[in-house]
Amino acid sequence: MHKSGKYINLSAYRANRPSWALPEHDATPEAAFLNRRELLKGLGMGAGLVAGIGGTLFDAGQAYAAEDPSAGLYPVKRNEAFKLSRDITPEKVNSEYNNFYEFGSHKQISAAAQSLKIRPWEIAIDGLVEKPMTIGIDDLLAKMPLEERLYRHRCVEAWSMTIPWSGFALSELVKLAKPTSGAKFLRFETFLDPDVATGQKQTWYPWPYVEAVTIEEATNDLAFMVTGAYGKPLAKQFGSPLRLALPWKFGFKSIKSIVKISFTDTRPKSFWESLNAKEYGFWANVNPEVPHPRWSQADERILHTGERVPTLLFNGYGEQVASLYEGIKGEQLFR
Ligand SMILES: Nc1nc2c(c(=O)[nH]1)N[C@H]1C(S)=C(S)[C@@H](COP(=O)(O)O)O[C@H]1N2
Ligand SMILES: [Mo]
Repeated sequence: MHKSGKYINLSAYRANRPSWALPEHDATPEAAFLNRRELLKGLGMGAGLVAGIGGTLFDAGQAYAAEDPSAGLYPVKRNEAFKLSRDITPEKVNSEYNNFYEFGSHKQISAAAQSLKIRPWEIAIDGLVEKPMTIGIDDLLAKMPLEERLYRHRCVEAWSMTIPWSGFALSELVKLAKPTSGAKFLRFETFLDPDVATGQKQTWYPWPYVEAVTIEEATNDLAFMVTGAYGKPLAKQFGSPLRLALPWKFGFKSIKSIVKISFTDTRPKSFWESLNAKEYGFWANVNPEVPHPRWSQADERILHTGERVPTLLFNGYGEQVASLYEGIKGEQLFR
């Protein structure tokens, strides 16, 4: 076959350019995704079973169970203040379509992510706080008021999902940390372990993954620390045992598998901002009218139906968060 404009040799292209340089329709050809599901069906494996490392099989949706001591905490009570006007993305679809570059710069990382060891798991809370601490995830879970919230998630690549997250308000963690008056930002850091997360051997990425928000954003009601999904502990591919969910921002702000939260007076630079500040800024609030430099953000593909729907300002959460940005001038708030 010819290399037409459309069917460029994608693997060669990829080898030279990390996939963040590609819009979603190039980075993750839908046809390949669907064909793979058909293939699994043909093999009699069912959609949830994928081949793991060493050829073992596991069910992506059940992957938490074996070693996660927090299983008894779930399901937690749903907070009805957080509702959706869309169907929840089926767990199996969600569990097999993830962005987690530590395990590969494509969507089918769920098998590879099972090599992440999630106990013991310690989280350092440091910087401008009254008493810096290191706390184990199970001690943190015991201190926090867990609840379930139905959230939208809008990836910068123009696909979206909806998910029942379990966890606690980030504001509760801020209370626990007791920041001093100089603290203006929270900086989050993902684990660093290239032997386990082989994506971290790709040295052109500025590992570890880092994200940041302002204190005002962190204490907004919507900012949520996620510890579970679908009424169970968080499966590893979702960023177990602790990830962030900021549903009014593009998905890359919702950092996974957090090991450190630092309070600081200077604005941290995120992973994506370090790679390409023009395309992935600090604020990254969803806005259908502000295109990504290389593609439109006007609409989005719903993950499980393939339907395209208009994207909403602040991903539909403007009522809760628009006031956070009213006084900010001269900044790119929507990229
Ligand atoms: N550490 C880390 N966190 C991350 C990412 C990542 O690659 N590494 N990808 C981000 C992006 S781009 C998105 S869209 C979401 C995807 O979350 P999901 O796989 O649970 O849908 O995680 C975000 N958090
Ligand atoms: Mo994303």
